[in-house]
Amino acid sequence: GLPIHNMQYFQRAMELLSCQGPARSVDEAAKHKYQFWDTQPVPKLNEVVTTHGPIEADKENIRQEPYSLPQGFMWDTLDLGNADVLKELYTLLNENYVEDDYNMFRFDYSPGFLRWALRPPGWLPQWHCGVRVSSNRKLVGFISAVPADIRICDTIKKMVEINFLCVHMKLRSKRVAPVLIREITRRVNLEGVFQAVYTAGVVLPKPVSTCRYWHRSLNPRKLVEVKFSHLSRNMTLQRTMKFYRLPDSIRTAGLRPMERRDVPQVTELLQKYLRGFQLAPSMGEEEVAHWFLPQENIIDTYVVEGAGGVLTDFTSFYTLPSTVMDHPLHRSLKAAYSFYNVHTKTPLPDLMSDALILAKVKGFDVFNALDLMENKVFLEKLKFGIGDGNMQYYLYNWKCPPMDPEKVGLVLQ
Ligand code: MYA
Repeated sequence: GLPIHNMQYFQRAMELLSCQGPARSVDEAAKHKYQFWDTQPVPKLNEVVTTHGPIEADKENIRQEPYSLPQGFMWDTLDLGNADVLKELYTLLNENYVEDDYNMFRFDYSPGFLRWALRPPGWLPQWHCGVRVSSNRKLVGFISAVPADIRICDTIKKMVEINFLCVHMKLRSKRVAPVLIREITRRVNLEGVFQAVYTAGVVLPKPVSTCRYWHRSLNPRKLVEVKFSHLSRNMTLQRTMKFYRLPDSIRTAGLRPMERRDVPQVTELLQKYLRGFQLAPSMGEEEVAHWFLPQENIIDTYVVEGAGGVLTDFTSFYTLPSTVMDHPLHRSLKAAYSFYNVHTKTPLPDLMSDALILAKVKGFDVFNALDLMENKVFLEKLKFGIGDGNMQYYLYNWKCPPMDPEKVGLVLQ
């Protein structure tokens, strides 16, 4: 109810007034002293970057011992092939991971999703880095790295993608996050990798691009009930539902779920398409198979098959529900997130219109997309509304001038 949320607005207001907590805007960030980030190979926030390349040279000697945790905590490599351990990670994130600005929703990554996101080709166990309470082994912290070949402008680099940094609520503001970041850096350096890419809602030194989420209502009644959205002026619920109504079936001839035999053609389509962007992954067939073959309630990919079995387009979205905090009726918001969409024949808005229809039929409440790649050509047209809060893109130990969202061709989970 309202009193609780008023408290939360108050809490946020106090944070802002006292300059606590990570910054959410560039203005706020300008006043912040980055005790940790100022020691790292990243550009300063006020730095004007015009060159391309590493900030520091690859290290010759890498520290052999793990960094020290506060007394009473220990490192533990998580074996996500063990269902009990996977469930522990699921629970840590379900209870402590990313929330919206008003603490009404929290990401609810499913165990199967976490396995998909954290075990792509080339994954390493030591890059699933957990922190436990020594006495009772409770999992209270996590950070992960997965390998990826990333092209940044004209350079393809072996990098890692860093994700799922999480510290238990009861352990916040005790500088555990910097220890996790230093430790994953060490473990990645030990494998001869010195660059990383990551995204965050907060402003840190220094974003390479700033993207924004847009949201397309599929189930407006529920979105209003959980206060994800509100009725705009002069709009009744009935009119709102009519406004967002979608056809019952898809329009594009030849659109069907991706199958294993499609991997070579999808790889080719993706490789060609991603050449048009300045920050993008470079994926081989093995990676395309991993990231795109449909897995129920994890990843959906649909291809357009034309004459002679030639694939001309594909669209993909992943499943990431959010827990609705303190609501008497609704526990969960089912959200689809646009992943990679490649078009050579079907106009992108038509392809995405079908993605919306498919998501609606599958019971999603909302379809989310960032304003990157060519997404701006369909967002307004297909009735997406702009979200609050940004998605900042970062590179670790790589300088490159900032780029507009249209130039970003990378989507992380
Ligand atoms: S983004 C998702 C991050 N997770 C969440 O938002 C979940 C909910 N929040 C939490 O669990 C905690 O609040 C976290 C901070 C763990 C985020 N990225 O320990 P502290 C800086 C980087 O006292 P806590 C994702 O997963 C902050 O500015 N740094 O704070 C990508 C301050 O530094 P400075 C962050 O609140 C992660 C310091 O931490 C973030 O208890 C990419 C304070 O530490 C953030 N999201 O814990 C990580 N938030 O003093 C970087 C705060 O300088 C990877 N901070 O201001 C870098 C590449 C590494 C590999 C390199 C290989 C070559």
